Amino acid sequence: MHFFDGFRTSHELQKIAAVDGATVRAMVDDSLVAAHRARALTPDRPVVRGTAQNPDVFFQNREAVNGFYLNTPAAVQRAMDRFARLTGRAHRLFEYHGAPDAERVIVMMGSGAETAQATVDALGAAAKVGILTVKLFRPFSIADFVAALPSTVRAIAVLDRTKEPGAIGEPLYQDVVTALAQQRGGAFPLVIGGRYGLGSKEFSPAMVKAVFDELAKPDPRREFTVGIVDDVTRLSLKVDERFTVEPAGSVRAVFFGLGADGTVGANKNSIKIIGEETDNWAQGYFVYDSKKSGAVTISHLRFGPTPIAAPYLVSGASFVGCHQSTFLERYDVLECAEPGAVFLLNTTHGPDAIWDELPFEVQEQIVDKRLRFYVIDAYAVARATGMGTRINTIMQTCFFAISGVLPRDSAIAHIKGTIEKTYAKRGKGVVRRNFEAVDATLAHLFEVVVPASPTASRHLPPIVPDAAPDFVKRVTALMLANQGDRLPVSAFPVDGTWPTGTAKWEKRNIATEIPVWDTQLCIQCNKCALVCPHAAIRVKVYDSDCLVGAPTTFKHVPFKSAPGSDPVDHHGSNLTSIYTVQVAPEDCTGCSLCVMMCPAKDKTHPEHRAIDMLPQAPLREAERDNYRFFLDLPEADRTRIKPDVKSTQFLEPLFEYSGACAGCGETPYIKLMTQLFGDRALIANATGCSSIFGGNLPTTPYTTNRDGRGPAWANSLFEDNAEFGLGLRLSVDQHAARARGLLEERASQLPAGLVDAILTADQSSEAGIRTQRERVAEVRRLLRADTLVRPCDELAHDWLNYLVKKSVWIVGGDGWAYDIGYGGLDHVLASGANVNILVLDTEVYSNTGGQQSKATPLGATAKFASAGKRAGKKDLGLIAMTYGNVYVAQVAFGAKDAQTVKAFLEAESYEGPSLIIAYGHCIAHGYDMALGLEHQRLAADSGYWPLYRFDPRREVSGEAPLVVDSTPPKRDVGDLMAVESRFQATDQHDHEQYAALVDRARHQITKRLTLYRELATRGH
Ligand SMILES: Cc1ncc(C[n+]2csc(CCOP(=O)(O)OP(=O)(O)O)c2C)c(N)n1
Ligand code: SF4
Ligand code: SF4
Repeated sequence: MHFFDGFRTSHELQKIAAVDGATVRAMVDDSLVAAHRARALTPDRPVVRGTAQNPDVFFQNREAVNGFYLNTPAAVQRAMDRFARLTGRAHRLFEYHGAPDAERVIVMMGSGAETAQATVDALGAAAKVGILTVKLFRPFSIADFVAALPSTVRAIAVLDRTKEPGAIGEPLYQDVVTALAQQRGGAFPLVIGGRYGLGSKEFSPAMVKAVFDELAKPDPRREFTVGIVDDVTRLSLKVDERFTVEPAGSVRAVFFGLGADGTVGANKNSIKIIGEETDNWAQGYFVYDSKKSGAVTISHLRFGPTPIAAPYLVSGASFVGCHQSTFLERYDVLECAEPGAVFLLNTTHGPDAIWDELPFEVQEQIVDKRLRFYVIDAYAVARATGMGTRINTIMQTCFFAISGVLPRDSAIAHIKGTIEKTYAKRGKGVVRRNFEAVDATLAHLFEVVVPASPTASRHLPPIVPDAAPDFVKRVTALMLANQGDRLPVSAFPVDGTWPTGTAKWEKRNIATEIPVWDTQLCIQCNKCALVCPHAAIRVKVYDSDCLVGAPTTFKHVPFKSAPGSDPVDHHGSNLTSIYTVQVAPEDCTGCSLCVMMCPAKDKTHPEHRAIDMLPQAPLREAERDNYRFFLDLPEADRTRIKPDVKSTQFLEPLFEYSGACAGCGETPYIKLMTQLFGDRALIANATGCSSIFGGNLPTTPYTTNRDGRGPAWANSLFEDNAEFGLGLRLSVDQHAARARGLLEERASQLPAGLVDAILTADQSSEAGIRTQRERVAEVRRLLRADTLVRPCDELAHDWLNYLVKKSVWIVGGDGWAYDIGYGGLDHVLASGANVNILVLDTEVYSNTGGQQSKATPLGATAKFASAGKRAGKKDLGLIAMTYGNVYVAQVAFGAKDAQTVKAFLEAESYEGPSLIIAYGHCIAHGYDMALGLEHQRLAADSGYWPLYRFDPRREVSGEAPLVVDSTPPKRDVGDLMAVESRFQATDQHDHEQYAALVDRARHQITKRLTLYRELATRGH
């Protein structure tokens, strides 16, 4: 195991020859275990550990342990020898493999050595090459290392899977050079060092061959990289991608699936079937993109009669399965297919129609590679057999039926066996439907007659439109097309900064249904826009003359507004205000939260609302044009927006189309924050879902307004985010102070009153901020016009921006705020600094699969709380209130959106620390995400999630700082627990315990609400 191996090693599935328990037991020396235990810390034999040591003794004490390090290599070799006697599997501290008279040798460790070994074998003895694998890195045994090297070696390449910038070589390289210098004497071989595989980058036999080729040159590079194209420092080796060592007779398959469509699960299943039920060896590796909705998964499977030592992706696939036909337009699906391979496509088009539907480039590959092409309409089979949209077993059956990896009947019997095992718990009906799907599959699987040449006139569309910025076309587009590996070093920013506003160029088209607006039924409440997690439904009010040139299908109605509340300024013209609700058809995820929120129902057909979900495909093109037109309409005048739900939704969101799960409960808060303050916001984001949907490449959802302003965002660490955000605040304050100083220095050169106005500006409103921006622009203009300004004063122009108020946000999940980052969060609250902390509370560590945090409620099952959590949720808000000078609010936008908006505005306006704890419904809660808002309501109505605002400013006027915004419980918390599977799992585990936990939860709620009420009446 190599400590830099990482993801590939921990996530690869392999058939292994397991060591039995008795052998493992025989390897353990009981006397050593007893000796270890005897050294335990116990009051029966008390000792002190961890003493503070002073300069007189520390050094000697460190040297006292040397003997252990000296003895370790021999001890490890003895253990390896014992293991060899017990199992017949021999290991050495340094294992050499290859020609005994090798002249060129690679030294490396970890899984990459398997790849090198297979390459050495393929190159053959005549090549005089070998690989020396380091099995014990520390303590490094020089003698064993030198002894393992063939004496004929002339040139050595040491490969390190790490980068130590500034060092004269990577760690293993340095060890090898030192070891040779110390032991070899005489003819010292040439030693070069290279980096490979950083961040799970592929390491293939072709790359190993490139290293050997470099060693064969008369003057090889001392330092190199392999696996990338470095066109900057030109360290990279040229790799011949065609070189392969895949053994003949093995099956190599690649499957493209949609995240959560069951493709990966079915493939794991196939590996199990083949690995366990046949003599074949099997390997699987799964590549995921990090979108949480609409993600693509690529499964790489190998099966064969010999053990598979190939820890790299399949490139010459004998089988390619594409489970979503839209992938053909986004990815080069057939690039990995070898000539003569089988290609299976899930498509609604039959064998006679499909050819004409394919773009030219796909047809060309099918023809050129002489692929055998099969189609199935898996969704039709799934529907007909009652499987809904689950196509995984259907596609798996196709794979077995046409790949020939197992006899067809035997494969089907095995698939059915697995179905029985997997689904028996869910009832006979589920098993029967799966069986029916398997049986129906073969009748719907067709081979396509492939013409002799491509016939299509339609070509693949560009990944991003021509209108996209240069960087997006050059860099982002390749990453979107799964071709990021091809990007050369020169394509990348050197300082870690990436442009914002790139998500808008990635039209994912993942919704099968999108909302459609009924202009007549709509009451113009704008609630749909508020709740949309993806900023994919928007509202605008604009002058009637803007409608010139509108597409014919563009919908609009006169704006209904109370007198004086129209956000459009007509300046005395006779124009009217027009209102539109518009969906972004290609960015919508189809979550239907907007529809669920819509209060305007048709009285005669209550199932019909002012927005309904309808199939996307027929609407896509028209709505795409409509959305484009909509985006070009003027944005609302920020200074005229009132602080209520309806008005704030006319503000442009500067967080759009994130890859969060469809219907995510975290993103609407972030979107709202960017609508209100995004053009002057700095965001420190803890690691978690919000950093993944917020800052995960290839595209980023934070964006800019027409002036080029928008949130500046950075992620430091999971554990230091609050401190990181405090740092942002301090630096903004420093800059602002410096700017004020510069301005005062220049006061005599500037118009009287302007400096004063800037320094004393009231920026508590949008109007105030706009005026300040105008003043700053004026100063800048005057300074620029001043010919006496020294060039270095140009800097002043940037400093001046800090005279406009900035809004610092510290954002993260409950795992960060309640647990890992809590110390820092507490420190920042206590600092009194003017920061806004937004805790997106999903009550678990959502991003890593739902581990419990201290925010997990009593009775909920989560990872590490598998029988239901026994401790209550920590009351973070109450803790923060005890400081007295912290603004604290607990909100749930689905329960009371007006309170949420109010809390954001109050928190931001408070000149001190603010903490907003925001309820986020999440896939981890185990219910249909379309019902997220209903669950939020239930949480507030049952007292489970009380809504409140604690504003220290109220104390000044003699009021209690705490206001409880939710009504006394109207529902029982048991009702909530009964409809969320996180609680139901606890019930299933132990009904009696669960009932007791529900009682405790009721009791805790009563206690908490009583305390809040008291605080709200009596004051702090
Ligand atoms: C110190 C550290 N520990 C663990 C992780 C792995 N990690 C990344 S995100 C995450 C969970 C975040 O959970 P939470 O803060 O609740 O945010 P959510 O994903 O729910 O929005 C963990 C454990 C890490 N990045 N750093
Ligand atoms: S369906 Fe979901 S993603 Fe689409 S517009 Fe409505 S809320 Fe937004
Ligand atoms: S918070 Fe939950 S719903 Fe939102 S992106 Fe994370 S896992 Fe998905």
